[in-house]
Amino acid sequence: MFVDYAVITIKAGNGGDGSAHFLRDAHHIAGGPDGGNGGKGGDVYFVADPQKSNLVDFYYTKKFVAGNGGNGGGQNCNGKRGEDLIIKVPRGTVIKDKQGNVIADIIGDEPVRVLRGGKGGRGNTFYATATRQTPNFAQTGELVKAYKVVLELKLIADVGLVGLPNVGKSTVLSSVSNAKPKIANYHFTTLDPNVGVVKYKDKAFVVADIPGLIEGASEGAGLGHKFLRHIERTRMLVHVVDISGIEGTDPVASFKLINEELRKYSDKLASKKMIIALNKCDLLPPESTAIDDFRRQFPDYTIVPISAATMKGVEDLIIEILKVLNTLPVEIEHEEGGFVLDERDVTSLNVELNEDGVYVVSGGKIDELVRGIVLTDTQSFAYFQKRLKKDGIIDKLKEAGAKEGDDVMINNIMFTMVD
Ligand SMILES: Nc1nc2c(ncn2[C@@H]2O[C@H](COP(=O)(O)OP(=O)(O)OP(=O)(O)O)[C@@H](O)[C@H]2O)c(=O)[nH]1
Ligand SMILES: [Mg+2]
Repeated sequence: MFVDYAVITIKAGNGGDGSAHFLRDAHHIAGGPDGGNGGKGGDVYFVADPQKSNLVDFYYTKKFVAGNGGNGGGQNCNGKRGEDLIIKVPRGTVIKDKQGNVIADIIGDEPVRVLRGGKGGRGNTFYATATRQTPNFAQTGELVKAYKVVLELKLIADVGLVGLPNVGKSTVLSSVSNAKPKIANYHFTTLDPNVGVVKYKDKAFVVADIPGLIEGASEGAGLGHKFLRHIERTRMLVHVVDISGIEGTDPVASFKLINEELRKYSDKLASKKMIIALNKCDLLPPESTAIDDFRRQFPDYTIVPISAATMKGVEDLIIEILKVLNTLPVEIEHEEGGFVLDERDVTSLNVELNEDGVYVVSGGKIDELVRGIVLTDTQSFAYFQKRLKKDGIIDKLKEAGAKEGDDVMINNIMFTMVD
C-alpha cells in the first residue's frame, strides 16, 4: 500500500514536578529544603529515513508521544530528562498543521525539532529565601498539549514522467531504471507513483512515474490530479506521447491536453523544463510522417522518438535528459517551514468582568505563575500574593475597575481582591 497523506497526533513529554523535600538524616533532624527540580519533558523530532518510501507506517499508528520528565527528589536530585521521540519519515515529507501552515519539510539529514518538552518544575530549594527558609511547596512540571499534524509526502526526483494513460510511462521507467513498475495494456495500470534510479556511465538521476492524466483531471476526472504533487519537486518533466496513435488518440492534441491539465494544477509545474519522448515508434509503419508532423508543430521542444518496448532511442532519451539536468540547479525545491506549533505564551494577561460581577484573570502569564503555587499551603499562598503584585496582576485588575473586596477568579479559584 502506498500512503502519501496521514494525519497523526504528536505530543512532547510533560515536565516533571519539582520536589518539596527537606533534608532529614542522622545529623539533621530538621534540615533545610533539598527538593530537586523536575526533569524537562522529551522533544519530538522528525527525521528523513532513506529506507522509507511512503507513509504507510502512519496508516496504523497515529499517536506519538515523547517521554515525560521525571519528578525531582530529595537531596537536590533533579528528575531525569524525558526521552526525545524521533519519528522517521520518507525524505520529502512535509509537515503541516491543520490550517496548512508548514512546520517543516523533511529533506536534509538532520532531525528537525517540531515540539519542545514541558519545562521541569522547580524544587523547593529554589523558593528558599532569608525570610522563607522552609518553603513547603514546589513547582509542578509544565504540561504540554498534543497536536494533530498533517504529513504529506512530496516525492523528490530529478525527472517526472507525465502523459495520458497507457502511453508507456511505466515501460519507459522500467527501460531506463532499476524500477519494476506494473505494466499492462489498459488505462490506469499505475495507481501510485513509482520511483527508479537511472545509472548511465558515471551519472545517476531519479525518475518518478505517476498515474496517467486525462482531460478534466483537474476537476477530478480519472484519478484526478492530486498525485501531481509527487512531481512538483522534480527538476524537469519528460512528457511521454504515444506517437503510434494505436488507441485512436491524436498525438498533437493529447500533448496539448496534458499541458493544459498541468497548467490548471499549477503554473509552476507547467513552467518546468520539459522534453518529449515520442513512444511506441516500433508500431509506426515505415512510411509514417507522424514524427516529422509532430516536430513541425513544436519546434521549440527537444523531441526524442523512442520505443520503450524495443529500447530503440532509449539511450538518446537518457542523454537528452542529462543535458537538461546539467543546465538546472541541483538544489531541491523545498517548502519554507518554520511555523511553530507549540508557541509558548508566558506573557498574555487578560482581565474580564463576567456577568456575575467576578473579575476573571486568564492568560499565559497566569498559567505559568499558578504552576508554582500550592494554594492550600499558607507559605505558597503568601508567595502567590506577592507575585500578583510584583507581576503587575493587581495593577491590571485595578485598571479593569476591580476594587478592594471585589471577587476575583484566577484559575477557577475565587479570591477577594486585596490591595
Ligand atoms: N509496441 C509498444 N508497446 C509499448 C511500448 N511502450 C509501452 N507499450 C505497451 O503499452 C501498454 C501500456 O504501457 P504502460 O507502461 O503500462 O503505460 P502507462 O503510461 O504507464 O499507463 P498507465 O499507468 O495506465 O497510465 C503496455 O501494454 C505496454 O507493453 C512501446 O514502445 N511499443
Ligand atoms: Mg503506468
